[in-house]
Amino acid sequence: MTDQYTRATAAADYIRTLTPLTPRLGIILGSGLGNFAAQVEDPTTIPYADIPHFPQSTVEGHSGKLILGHIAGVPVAVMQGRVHAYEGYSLAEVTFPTRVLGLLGCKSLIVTNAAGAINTSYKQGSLVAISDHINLTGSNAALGPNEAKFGPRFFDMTNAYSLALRTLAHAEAAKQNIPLAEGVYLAVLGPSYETPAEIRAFRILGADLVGMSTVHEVIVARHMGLEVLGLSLVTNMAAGVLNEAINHEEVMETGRRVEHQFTSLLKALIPQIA
Ligand code: CYT
Repeated sequence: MTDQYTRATAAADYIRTLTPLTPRLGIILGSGLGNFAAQVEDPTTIPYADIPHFPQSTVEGHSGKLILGHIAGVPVAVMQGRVHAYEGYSLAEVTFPTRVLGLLGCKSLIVTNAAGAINTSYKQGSLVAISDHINLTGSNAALGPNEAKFGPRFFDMTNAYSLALRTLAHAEAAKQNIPLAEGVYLAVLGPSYETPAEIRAFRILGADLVGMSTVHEVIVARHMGLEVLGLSLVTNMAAGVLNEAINHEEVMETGRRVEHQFTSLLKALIPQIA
């Protein structure tokens, strides 16, 4: 197997045959948030299946398309759907699209996800700016021989979720009267939702949110030096917080409910970030 850089370059080269656009901002849409892709003007839509080496999601609600175009005048590349490690993909596969976004020219990345709330002050439908993460997935996307063309062997994660971008997000949310909380995202492997005992443990560790994505993408984005804004949509209270079971349909339904706020916040932020 060739190295990731060669493979990602092949994917980026293929994408460039379909559009001359150089995206400055990458956006990864999480569960239930995929409709945001409709905001892209004059879109070039590329099914993941057409892009060399691109992994394809097996989960319902994660349809896989890369959409290039403009939002509020900014050239963007939007990933509608992502793959997760719990589907059986390696972390190299999970993070491959993020690396392609970097090679295409993105300088910043907005990662979004659906998450469970560990912090009991959050509610179903809350939007949260991710301030930091705890990677409890047991692995790291930068594992293996370092590919120096992406970045250095050891790299800093101190300001992984850019304070400057979070500050912009809070200011814009306040301006639009959209409640935006801030919190630490803890990632597990999944696909089982967490147990109530795990959630109690994670709360002691300092986590506010739990989910099964994002951290790997953020690690490779930081490896490449991209600025990151992470936004979580609270789709459910985490296990044991309420006396009820968690289901995937609820996760998707909550996305549809807050879609309007999410779209309006993101759209206004894009020209400020890029
Ligand atoms: N919810 C979610 N855990 C949850 O409770 N969306 C991911 C992981």
